[in-house]
Amino acid sequence: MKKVLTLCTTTKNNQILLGMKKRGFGAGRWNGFGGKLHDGESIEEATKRETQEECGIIIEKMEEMGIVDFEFAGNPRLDSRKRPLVDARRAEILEVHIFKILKYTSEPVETEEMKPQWFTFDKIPYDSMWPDDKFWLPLFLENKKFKGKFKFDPDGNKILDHEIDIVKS
Ligand code: 8OG
Repeated sequence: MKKVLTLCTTTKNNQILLGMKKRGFGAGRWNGFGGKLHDGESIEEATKRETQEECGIIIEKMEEMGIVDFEFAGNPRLDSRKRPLVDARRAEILEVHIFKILKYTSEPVETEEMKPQWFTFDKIPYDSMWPDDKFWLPLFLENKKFKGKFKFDPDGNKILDHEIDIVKS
């Protein structure tokens, strides 16, 4: 099963805006802003809504930079003889659309979900971010567009397999 999510952030003067996720999926990690689509919402609408909800900024212009698929290897459930059950191998894929905010109004503020902070490009806290970010964020910062796939262990701590390619559009 595939689930579509959005993710975005912005840069200014060699700094990137990240938010410390305070609750839910990815809590304790610095990340961009975004989340799942509501029923009937487009990817762009969800990106704008989530960003305003999470850090208060209102997106006026943005550009899609990449699409990355994340797969979490399933914890195989075992039968009474400790053999994996066939349907337990099913893994869920998250398709994350990554945008760069080019123009916005309002300044970032802390919300119940995120604590925003600017980081200079040479002090990006990769050790406290999703482990895949170090592979694609440098491309994002260089304005290169990309497409990628990451396979994680069931806890989302370790990358088991990955590919990332630069694309034209
Ligand atoms: O609605 P919720 O806050 O649970 O959405 C999860 C957010 O986390 C969404 O913006 C997409 C983003 N996200 C993943 N996986 C990864 C990842 O591996 N790296 C980064 N940087 N963000 C991710 O779901």
